Amino acid sequence: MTGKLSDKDMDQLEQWIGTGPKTFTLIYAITRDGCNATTFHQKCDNQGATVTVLYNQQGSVYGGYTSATWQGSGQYYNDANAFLYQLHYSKTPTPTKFPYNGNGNGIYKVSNYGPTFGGGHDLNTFTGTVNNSGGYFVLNGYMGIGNSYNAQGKNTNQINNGNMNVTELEVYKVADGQRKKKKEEPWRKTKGWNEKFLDELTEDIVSFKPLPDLHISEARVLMIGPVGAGKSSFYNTINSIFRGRITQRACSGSAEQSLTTAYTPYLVRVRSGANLNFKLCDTRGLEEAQGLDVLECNYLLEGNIPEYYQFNPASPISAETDGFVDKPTLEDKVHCVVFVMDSTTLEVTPAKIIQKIKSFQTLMNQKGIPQALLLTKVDKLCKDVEKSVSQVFKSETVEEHVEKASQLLGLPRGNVLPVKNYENEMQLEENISILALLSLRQILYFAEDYMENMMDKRAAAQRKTEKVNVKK
Ligand SMILES: Nc1nc2c(ncn2[C@@H]2O[C@H](COP(=O)(O)OP(=O)(O)OP(=O)(O)O)[C@@H](O)[C@H]2O)c(=O)[nH]1
Ligand SMILES: [Mg+2]
Repeated sequence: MTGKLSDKDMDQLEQWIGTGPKTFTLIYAITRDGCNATTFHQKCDNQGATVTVLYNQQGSVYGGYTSATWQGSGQYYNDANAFLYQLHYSKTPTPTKFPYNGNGNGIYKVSNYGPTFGGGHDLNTFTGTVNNSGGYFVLNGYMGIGNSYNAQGKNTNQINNGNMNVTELEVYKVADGQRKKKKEEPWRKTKGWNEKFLDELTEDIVSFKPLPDLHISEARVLMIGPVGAGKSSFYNTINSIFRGRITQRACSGSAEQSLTTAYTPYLVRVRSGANLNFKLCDTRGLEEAQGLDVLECNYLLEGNIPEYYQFNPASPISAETDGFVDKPTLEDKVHCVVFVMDSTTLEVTPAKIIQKIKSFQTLMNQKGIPQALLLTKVDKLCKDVEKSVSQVFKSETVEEHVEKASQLLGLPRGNVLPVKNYENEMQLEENISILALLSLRQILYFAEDYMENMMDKRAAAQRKTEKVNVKK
């Protein structure tokens, strides 16, 4: 368990201690271990230097540091390095060090006492046991700063808001060493999270066109994934961005069985009314016991399955099915497959579903069809991302999930695209749109690569026929 102390606060404490880089290991927390002097001594005695941190309901953070070890020996200890401090007052950073005056009463080592500093005492956190009063602790200690520590002109009220109620009290063991700093560099670089970049992505997607020589009006992108992964929501997200308002053309939600029951090719219309040159094809969600099988997947890839076909798990499609496209054209074929998976349930995806996806992948690999993996709901993975989607490529949790997903489906990491769909929003948000378009642009690039390969194959086949004709 990591504590509540922020990296910045650790930097500040490290600077006050003043003897080089320090690591902070949480050894006692009242919310986890209980607020009890015996437990405090069990956890913290003979651990060397420690810092005690109190957090109150008003958002003030304060406490004390000692380089001496805690014990229940029943004595004061003259620790020349000890100090009390304030980091925040009512949610505002107010870093202040209250130095020790060396009067011999630095810390008070008594078995029935929680962390206690100074004679008098400057800070007595608690004695005996304090119970949780529904979300916070009314500590039975007090603050009488000014005896052994210099209050720097502040009174108690200006440190602890005049009360000893805390939501948490933590003790960290402090040792020499370099802390693992939170990564500042993103693990995947983007141009920037601003309107200019959003415009650039929008333009790239609007100007996307299948290669003219192929005579195809739209690239066909097929979305496949477990029930509730966010396939329909992804289409809604993209459509919303181009319409300039939240749209819900594809029905989304949560149900035991797939909400989407038909093979639905969605076009994206811009405000002027023109269509963009790709189709996002929505399918029925994959289920363990039923749903798309390899044969049906093959029909989908080849373009045999008619648009708006109602999937019927009880009777899989065959060449006799109504509307079966016997002679699909290049336009009917799938040019890029997008697997859609929920990042929050990635690790518990049933083995049967993975097997199914893998068998589909074998088919796709044989046909050379490119595959991407959309990892949805990244907002639920990480608090920072939930606050702002622009943090997605800085989040270690998201990075780990991308790594796992790439291993699960044997796809390069670059083909795994994290997204947060519009689901609860009433209006568009720049960062959500940027992330979704970034993924879509990549998907369209994959489709373009496939079309270029198709052109080359065609040209090679044509040269072969010409040679045969010349021989004749
Ligand atoms: N928080 C969050 N919720 C999401 C996201 N994407 C989808 N959802 C929610 O997940 C649920 C399922 O989404 P759908 O788009 O219906 O999923 P689907 O893959 O089309 O599911 P089926 O059609 O039933 O197979 C909905 O309640 C969405 O609101 C996301 O990125 N973040
Ligand atoms: Mg759906």
